[in-house]
Amino acid sequence: MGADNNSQIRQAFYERLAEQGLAPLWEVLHNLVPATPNTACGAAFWSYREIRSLLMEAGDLITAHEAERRVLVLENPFHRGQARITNSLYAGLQLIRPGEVARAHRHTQSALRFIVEGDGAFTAVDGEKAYMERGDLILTPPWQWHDHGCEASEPTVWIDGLDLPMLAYFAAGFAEPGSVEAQQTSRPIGDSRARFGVNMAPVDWRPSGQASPVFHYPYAPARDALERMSCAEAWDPVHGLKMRYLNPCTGADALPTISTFLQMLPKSFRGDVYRCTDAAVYFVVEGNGRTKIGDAQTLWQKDDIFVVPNWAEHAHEADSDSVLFSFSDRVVHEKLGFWREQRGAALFLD
Ligand code: 1HN
Repeated sequence: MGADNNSQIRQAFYERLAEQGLAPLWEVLHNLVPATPNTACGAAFWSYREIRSLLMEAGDLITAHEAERRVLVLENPFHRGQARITNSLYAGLQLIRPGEVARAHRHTQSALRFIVEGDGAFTAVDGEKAYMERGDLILTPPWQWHDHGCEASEPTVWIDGLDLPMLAYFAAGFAEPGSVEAQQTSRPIGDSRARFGVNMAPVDWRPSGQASPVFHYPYAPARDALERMSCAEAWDPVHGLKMRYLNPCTGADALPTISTFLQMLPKSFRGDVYRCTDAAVYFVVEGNGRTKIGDAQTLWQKDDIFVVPNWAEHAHEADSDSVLFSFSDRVVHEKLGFWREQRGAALFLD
C-alpha cells in the first residue's frame, strides 16, 4: 500500500471519526504539548506621544456617558480583533474629561489603573474615593463597585489592565450595572490605606477575599522606596531593582489574577538576557532606553507602552535613570505551579 493511498484511507477514517465527535490525537499531539511555550502573542509598542491626539479626538467624538468607558483598546497586532494585549490580558487607555462621570458597575474581572496624566480625577471603589495622580496604581478587585469622575480642570488619562481574556477562557464573566451613576461614598478618603496600608490591620479583621483591602498605591512612596533601595542594594543583573505590589495583609500579589511591578533601572544599565513564561505589559514612567526582544529592539521613552511576549528572550537597557511599571499574569502561573524563568538564556544576534 503506497503512502498516498495510506493517507487517503486515514483521511476517510478521520471523516468517519468526526461524524461521531471524535478526532485522532496523534495528528495534533506535538502541538498540544510543545517542548517550549507556543504563544500567539508578539512584541508590540505604542508611542504615547503619537497616539495621545487620537485619544483626545475620541474625547470630542463621544462622551464618557455615551461610551460608558471612553477607552482606546491597546490591541496587540498579534491578537487583531480580540481586544487583548497579551494572550490572557486586556489593556486600554481611558480618558475622562472635566465634569464627566464613568458610571458605576461591577464585574468578576479584576482591573488595575495606572495613571498617565492629569491630576484631580477620582475612582471610587466599593464606597471609597481615591484621587489619582500620575504614577499611582489603583485596583478594582473582582465584583467591587467602581465609577470614575473628574472634578478637576484638566483631563485625566490612565492605562486600564484587566484579566478579560482569562475570564472569557473560563467563561466566568459576570457584570452588573449600578443603580446610580456615581456610588455614594461610605468611607472617607484614605480609609483603607489607614486601616491596612501601614503594616497594621484592625484587630479582629479577617480577609474575605484574595484581593488587597488597599486599593490605592500612590506613586510617591513607591518611588521613594526604590530610590532608597538604590543607595544600598546590589542591582539585579536582569531586573535592576524590581518590586511587586502586594496585598499587605497576606503578602500575596495585590490582585488574584494580575501581578503588578515597579522597577528602577539606573542610567547606563545593561540588563542580562532573561525569559519567563508570563508575557508582560510595560509602561515607562520615567527615563528612556531600549528593550531587546529576540533579535529586535524596542526603543522606549517616557509614557510609552510595550509588550514582552511569553518566553521571549529579552534584556532591558537604560540610557537615563528609568522607572518602569509592568503587569502580567505571573501570579496565576505561580499559583498553578507552572511559572518558569531562565537567565542568560541565549545570545542576541548583534
Ligand atoms: C471597565 O470596567 C473599565 O471600569 C475600563 O474603567 C475598561 C474594559 C472592558 C470591560 C470593563 C473601568 C473596561 C472595563
